[in-house]
Parts: sequence; structure tokens; C-alpha cells
Amino acid sequence: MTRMRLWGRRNSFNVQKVAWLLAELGLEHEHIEIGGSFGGLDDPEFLRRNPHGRVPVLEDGELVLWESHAILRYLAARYGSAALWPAAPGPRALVDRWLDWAQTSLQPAFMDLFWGWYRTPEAARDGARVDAARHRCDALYGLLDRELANRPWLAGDHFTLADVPAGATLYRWHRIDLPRPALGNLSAWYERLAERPAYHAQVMRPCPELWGRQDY
Ligand SMILES: N[C@@H](CCC(=O)N[C@@H](CS)C(=O)NCC(=O)O)C(=O)O
Repeated sequence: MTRMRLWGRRNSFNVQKVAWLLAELGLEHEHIEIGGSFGGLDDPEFLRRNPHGRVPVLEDGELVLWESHAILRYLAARYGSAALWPAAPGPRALVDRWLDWAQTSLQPAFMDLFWGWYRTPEAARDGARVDAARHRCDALYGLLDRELANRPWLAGDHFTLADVPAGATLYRWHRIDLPRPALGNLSAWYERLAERPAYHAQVMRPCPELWGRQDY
């Protein structure tokens, strides 16, 4: 029997972060497509696992976890090495800040752009809102570009958990057919990510089924 299960549709950005890390760690698991056009998030069986009715949910034996970043930290602590998520409090906090920054600053701007442009039918788009989200994204990716000027990965000289949440936005950001600033360091980081088989398989997934789809 499979010990580990990931619940969540593969075209969900928050699910992709977890699927990517599971693949990086080579962890076998059962993947259950649920949410979005698959439905099922209101089922009592699912709500027992996550009362918020959202994906991803990870089950590892008796442990049931929701919130993508809590899941990432759990997987790194339980199955990853100190290279992925340092054990010492200082170096660990230097990685953690990128997870928190991605969730509170980058993701809201990126989600506004992705929903406002990609997931809204053209006739219903609010141009001013899309422009505002685009400018916020440009500024935040510009910040990442400056941070990456002197190091290949967000937290230093090798891939860590810090790269996962922000890095997971890059594929969709590059697929949005709007002007983007030229950011050489960011592009080089994206190329490094794209060379990782786990990123390629779990994050670089076209999602035409979400185009103009405002329902989850
Ligand atoms: N903060 C949560 C957000 C979870 C969330 O909003 N997930 C979305 C998918 S990205 C969801 O479940 N939407 C309903 C659906 O897919 O039907 C996390 O990081 O896990």
C-alpha cells in the first residue's frame, strides 16, 4: 500500500510546488486529481483531511497536512538533506524568508496577473487591474534579478527550498503573452530550474484548460 498521497489537481500552482519537491526527493506517492474541474473539495471525505477545502493536501501515513509551504517544510525536514533546508537556525531562516516572501509578496501579484489575464475571458478583462498586477510583478521579478546578480540560486551557491515557491511561478509568468522586462539573472535562474527534470515534469506543464476559465 502506498504510504504517501498527494491530493490536488496537477494544474494547480500550489499543488505543483509540492509535486515538484516530491519529484526532487524521489518520493513515491499516489497522486489524486481533485479540485477544479475534477471537483470533490466539498466531499466530507476530503473536508476531513482539509477543513478549508483547498489543495494541496499531503498524507504521509497517519499525518495529514494542508498549506503548501507547511508541506514543503515537512518534506524537506523529513526526507531532505541539510543542503535543501539547513538545520542551523540562522541559515534555515535565510531560506525560510524566501518562502514567506513568495507567499506574501510575489504570489499575490503573480496570482492577480494570472487570474486577471490568463484565466479571465478577453472580453471580461479589467485592463487597468491587469496592468497594475503586471507592474507589481515586474518590480518583484526585478528584485529577484538583482538578488541573483551574484549567486546562482536564491539562498546561495546551490538549490534549496528557497528556490521552490518563487521558482514555481516562472513557467507561467513566461507563458503570459504580455511585455516583460529583460532580466538576465532571472532568465539564467529560470534556465537552471528548467534543466532540473523534476521542475520540467511537474511545473512546465501547459494548461490550456485554464485559459479563460474563471471557475476553479
Ligand atoms: N495557501 C494555500 C492555498 C491553497 C489554494 O488556494 N489552493 C487552490 C488551488 S491553487 C484551490 O484549492 N482552489 C480550489 C480548486 O482548485 O478547486 C496553500 O498554499 O496551500
